[in-house]
Amino acid sequence: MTRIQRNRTKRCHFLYIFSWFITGCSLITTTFVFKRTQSSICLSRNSDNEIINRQDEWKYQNSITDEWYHWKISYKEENNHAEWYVNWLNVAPTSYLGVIVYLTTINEIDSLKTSLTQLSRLLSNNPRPVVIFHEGDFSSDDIQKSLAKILGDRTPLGFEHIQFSNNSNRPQSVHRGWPPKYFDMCRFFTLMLPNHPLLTLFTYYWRLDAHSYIFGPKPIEDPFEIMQKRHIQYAFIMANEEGEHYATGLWSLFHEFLNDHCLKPSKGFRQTQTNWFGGYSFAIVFTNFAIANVSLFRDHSLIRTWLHRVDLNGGIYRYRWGDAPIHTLVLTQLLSQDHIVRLRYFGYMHRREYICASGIEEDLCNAQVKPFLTNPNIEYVYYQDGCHPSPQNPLCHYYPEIKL
Ligand SMILES: Nc1nc2c(ncn2[C@@H]2O[C@H](COP(=O)(O)OP(=O)(O)OP(=O)(O)O)[C@@H](O)[C@H]2O)c(=O)[nH]1
Ligand SMILES: *[C@@H]1O[C@H](CO)[C@@H](O)[C@H](O)[C@H]1NC(C)=O
Ligand SMILES: *[C@@H]1O[C@H](CO)[C@@H](O)[C@H](O)[C@H]1NC(C)=O
Ligand SMILES: [Mg+2]
Repeated sequence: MTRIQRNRTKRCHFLYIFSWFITGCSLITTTFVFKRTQSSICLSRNSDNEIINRQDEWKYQNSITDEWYHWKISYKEENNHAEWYVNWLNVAPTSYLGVIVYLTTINEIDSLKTSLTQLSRLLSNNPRPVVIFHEGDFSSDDIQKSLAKILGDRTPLGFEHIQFSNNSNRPQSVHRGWPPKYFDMCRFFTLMLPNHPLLTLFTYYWRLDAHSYIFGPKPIEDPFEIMQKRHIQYAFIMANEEGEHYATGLWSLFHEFLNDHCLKPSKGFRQTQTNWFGGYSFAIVFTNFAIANVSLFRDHSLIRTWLHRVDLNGGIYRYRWGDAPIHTLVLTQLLSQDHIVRLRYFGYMHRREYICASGIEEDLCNAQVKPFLTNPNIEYVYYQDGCHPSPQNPLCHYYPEIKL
């Protein structure tokens, strides 16, 4: 009797465990299938359908014919191959690998002269064409010739006259005290510049501000060639932190963009744009110095979709979203770690902030930068490692660095 009972108990145990096993297996399978279906439900929107072939209010003028054109910011390939002729001063470019671009006003002509002087010194081994975008205040021959002279015979110099629109139905800014054209400047660097026809002539563009100086004791290696050789898509020098009040709504817009395209936050994005609590780190590339593959912001379909989405949102005007956070979010998300670099092999100064080449002691650095610390009323700031508020800025050391 007892024996039989024991057998029965054994069988019961076995059935008991077996049924749990089956339940467990089916639970796992269901979850798996559910997850699979869920991810296949996420149908990515076709990026290009979102972009309307927009004719913008903004205009540009051709420097040879004086003819004005409406800016085209559509994706249609044919726009990218339109011929564009430039009235080059000094000499025509012999290479179209890269162009150095400024947007500025005549108020900044003194710093612009210093900036050009530094280019002519440091790029003397390999002069590159320079183009100044302006709103008409650099049209006079005298001004153009004086700047051409600073760069010297071997450096091509062009001027591109542009016009922002006076569109009165653009969003009102929530920030008082900013000149309305500051927002136009942000829009220019966010999406208009790469869609200007001059840029179709070149592979890379290098943006500088009128108050951006590169410096160091001797001529430097050509950054465009470095980028080409190493297949780099984007290069920067300094990292900074955006003010929270200048990014209102940008973080959530970016997450909507990710969801709509079935994208998960990438490693680069998680490591540099996300803080410990999963929120926005506000870390930005300091875009007053940036070298980029021209095509990136014009032809890469997801990047283009993001930029158009930002533009249609109106946040550039409403909240003063800058090109820095707008570009940083999408670059860290979509480019791999080895396609972005930080250039550390020469000194750079932007307005009050400066950094020297890697490995230069602070004393020597101060000696190198001294000629540019000309305003006794300004408190100049040495950015240790080029990063603000500290080298702990998550963008500071994430990307490979090109050192002395
Ligand atoms: N044509 C034109 N250029 C402008 C205007 N506003 C700014 N710029 C230029 O655009 C570049 C960037 O502007 P900045 O005022 O330096 O903007 P920022 O670098 O974000 O601000 P800072 O940190 O103060 O330098 C500079 O070369 C300016 O000369 C404008 O209204 N018209
Ligand atoms: C904006 O207004 C100025 C001055 O009123 C005018 O000269 C310019 O042509 C206008 N720009 C556009 C794009 O309509
Ligand atoms: C520039 O970017 C485009 C778009 O992402 C890419 O197709 C092209 O190969 C890049 N060019 C260079 C020189 O890296
Ligand atoms: Mg600036």
